[in-house]
Amino acid sequence: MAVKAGRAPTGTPVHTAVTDPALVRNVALVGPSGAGKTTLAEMLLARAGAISRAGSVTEGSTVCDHDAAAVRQHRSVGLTLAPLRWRDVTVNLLDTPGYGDFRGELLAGFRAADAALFVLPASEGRDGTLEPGTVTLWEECAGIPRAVVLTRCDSARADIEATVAACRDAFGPGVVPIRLPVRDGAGDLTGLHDLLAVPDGTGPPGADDARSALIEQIIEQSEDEDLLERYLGGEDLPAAALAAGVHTALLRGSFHPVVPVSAAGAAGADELLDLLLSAFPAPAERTPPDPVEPYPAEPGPAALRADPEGPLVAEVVHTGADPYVGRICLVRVFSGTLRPDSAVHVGGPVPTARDGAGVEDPRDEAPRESDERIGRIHSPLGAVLRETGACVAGDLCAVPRLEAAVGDVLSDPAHPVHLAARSRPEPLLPIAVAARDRADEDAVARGLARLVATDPGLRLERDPETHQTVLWCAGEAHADVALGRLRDSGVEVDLEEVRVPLRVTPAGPGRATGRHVKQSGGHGQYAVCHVEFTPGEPGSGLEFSSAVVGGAVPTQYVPSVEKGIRAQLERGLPAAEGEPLHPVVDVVARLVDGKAHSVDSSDAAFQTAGALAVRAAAQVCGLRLLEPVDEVRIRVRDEHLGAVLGDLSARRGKVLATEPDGAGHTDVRAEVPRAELLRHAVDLRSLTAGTGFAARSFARWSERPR
Ligand SMILES: Nc1nc2c(ncn2[C@@H]2O[C@H](COP(=O)(O)OP(=O)(O)OP(=O)(O)O)[C@@H](O)[C@H]2O)c(=O)[nH]1
Ligand SMILES: [Mg+2]
Repeated sequence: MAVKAGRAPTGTPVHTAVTDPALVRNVALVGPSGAGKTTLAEMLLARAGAISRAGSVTEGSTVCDHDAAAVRQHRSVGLTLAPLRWRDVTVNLLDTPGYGDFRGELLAGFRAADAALFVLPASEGRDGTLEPGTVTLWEECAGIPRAVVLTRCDSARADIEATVAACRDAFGPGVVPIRLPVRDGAGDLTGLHDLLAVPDGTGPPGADDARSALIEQIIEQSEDEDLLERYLGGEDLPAAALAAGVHTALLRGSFHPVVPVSAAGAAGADELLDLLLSAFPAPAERTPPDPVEPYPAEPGPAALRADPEGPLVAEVVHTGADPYVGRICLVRVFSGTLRPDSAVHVGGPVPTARDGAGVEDPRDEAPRESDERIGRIHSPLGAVLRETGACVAGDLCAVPRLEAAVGDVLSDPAHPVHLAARSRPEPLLPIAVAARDRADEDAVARGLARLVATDPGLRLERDPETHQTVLWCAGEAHADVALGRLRDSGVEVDLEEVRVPLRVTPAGPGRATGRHVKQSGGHGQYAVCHVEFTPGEPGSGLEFSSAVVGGAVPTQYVPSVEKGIRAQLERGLPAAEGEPLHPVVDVVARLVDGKAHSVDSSDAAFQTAGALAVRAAAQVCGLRLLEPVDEVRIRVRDEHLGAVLGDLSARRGKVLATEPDGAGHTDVRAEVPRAELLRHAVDLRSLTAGTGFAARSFARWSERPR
C-alpha cells in the first residue's frame, strides 16, 4: 500500500473517525485476477460518494490500483484499503490482488477483514465448471464469512445461472442467489429483483422457485427453528425476518448469498452495500486473535473484544513506502483505541510451530520489543491520506513513520501484548541482483534493505559460495513490482543468472609433486612432497595418509602437508582454465615421498608444498565438475500428476517414487539437479493451479553434464 500524502488544494483532507464499532464492516474483496474486484470497489466508492466518479483499471485511474506497479501491470499488486460510508456505516473495503504471486497480500487482507466478497465473472461457469485456481482461492478463504459477487453481468458471455450452479458444485449447497437480474427486452441488465421481499407477481421468470431455494438454505444454514416453523406453517416470511436469518447463516460460514452486478451502469451497487450492512458481521461478532505471552504464559492474558474502552491491541497488517511521508503502516485495531500523539509498545509476532517443527523454547526467538510514538492517524483512500482522529476497536487506519513491521502489535506500553506470528508464503523465485559498478554497492545494499523492510513477501540472501545477492520473490510479477520499486527509488541494478554452488573432484588417479624451494639470500624455504591422488567415495571429503619411509619428509611436517592440501581443496580449483574456483571434494591423498632441508624446511614451507601438489594434481588427474542434486518431495492432486512428472523429466529429474494416497493426492519423490529447480516452485504453482506443494533438501553431488 503505497499511500501518498493527500495534497488537496484546500489543505489536508480530514476524515471523520468512527466512534462505534457496531457501525463498521471490514470486507475483503477476494477472487481470481481480472474478476473485477478493483472495478467493483470503484463502483461502490462512487455510489457511496467517496469519489466523484468511478475510475478505470486500464487507465490507471482507480483508487485501489494507484501504485505505480499496479498501473503498469493493469492489476492489483498489493492490499489496499478504501473506506466508504453508506447509511452511517463505515465499510472498509480491502481490495486484494487475485494474481497468485501476491498471496501474501491476500492473507494480510484476511487478517484485516471480518468477512469477504468472493468476486468472480458471471461467465466463469458457463461451461459447467470453475477454474481450478478459483476453487483453490475459495478454499483459502475457509473460516471467513463470505458472499459471492458475480461481475460483468452486462457481458454477452455472462451466464449467471450456469455460474451459480458451478459455484454450488464446487463450494457447496449454501451458494444461492439473493437477487436476480432483471433485464429489458434487449437483454440489458436494468436492475435486481429482491428475493427476500414477499412476492407481488413482478419478479422475473423463475423468481418463485429461486425464493423457495433461498429460504430453504437460510433456514437450514441458520438452523433457525422459529423461521422453520413459520415456513412449514405456510407463512409468507417477511423480508426482515429472512434478513436476520441471512445474517446468522452467513456468520456460520456455509451460507453464501449470490449478488450479480455490472460495473457498466453500476447495477447492483445499492443492493450489495445494503447486504454488507444487514448481513455482514460487525467487528464484535468475530473473534479477535488471542494474545500470547512471549515467554511461558502465566498468567494467561485475557481474551480480546472489539471494545474501544478495552486494552489497546492493534496489529500492523501491511506496510508501504511513500515518497513524501516515508514508511506507512496499515493498522487493524482489535481492542481499545489507538490515539494520535500517544506512546505505544511495539511487540513483534511470537514465533509458533511451523511445518510441524515446533519452536523448542520461544525465548530462543524472542520477539522484538520497543516503545514508539504515534503521530498523526490517517484514513487512506488510495493515494490520499486523510487525517482522522482516534481509531477505535474494529476500525482500520494508516500510521506514517512508525518503526514497525507486518505482524507487529501496538499496545499500551504499561501492558504490552503479543500475538502469535501468522503463516506467510515463502518466496519461491530467486533473482540475482548486482550493483552496476563498485561505487554503487552501498546504495544498492541500502535500497534493497529498504525494499525488503516494506515487503514481507521478499527475502534477501547473500550466497556465501557464489557471492551473489539473491532477492527471493513470489514469482515474476512480484519480482517486477519489487524491481520497479527499486528503480523508482533511484537504485539501478543488473540482473544476473542465479548460480548454484559447484564442486570439483579428481577424474582419475595420478601422482603430483609440490615443490616449494626458495634459497636465495637469508633464511630459505625448502619443502618437496610427492603425493598420490585418487578419487574418493562420494561424501568422503579428504582422506589423507602417509607412506613416507626413512624420514624423507620429517614426521613433524607430515601434518603440515595435510594442512596445505586441505586448505587448497577448500580454496578450490577451476574446472577449466580461466573459470571460477570450486571447492574440491572426495579426494584420497597419500603422501609417498619428499625432501627436506635441515635449516630451510618449516611447517609453512610444507603447507605450501602440499597446496602446490593439489594444483599440480589437477593437471595429472583431470577434474570432474559436480553439481548439487536435491531430493524433491511433491504433493499434487492426481489430475496434475502427469503434468508434474513430465515437468520433472524436462528438468533432468529422476523420479524415485510415486505414492497415491487413495484420496485424490499423490506424493512424488524425485532427485533433480538444483540448477534446474530455480523456477520449479513457481512453475509447479501454475501447473497445479496453486494446489501443488513441494519441499526439497540436498541429496548429493553428481557429475554435471558438460
Ligand atoms: N464490462 C465489464 N468489465 C468489467 C467489469 N468489472 C471489471 N471489468 C473489467 O475487467 C478488467 C479487470 O478488472 P479488475 O477490476 O482489474 O479485476 P481485479 O479482480 O481487480 O483483478 P486483480 O487486481 O488482478 O486481482 C478491467 O479491464 C475491468 O474494466 C464489469 O462489470 N463489466
Ligand atoms: Mg484488482
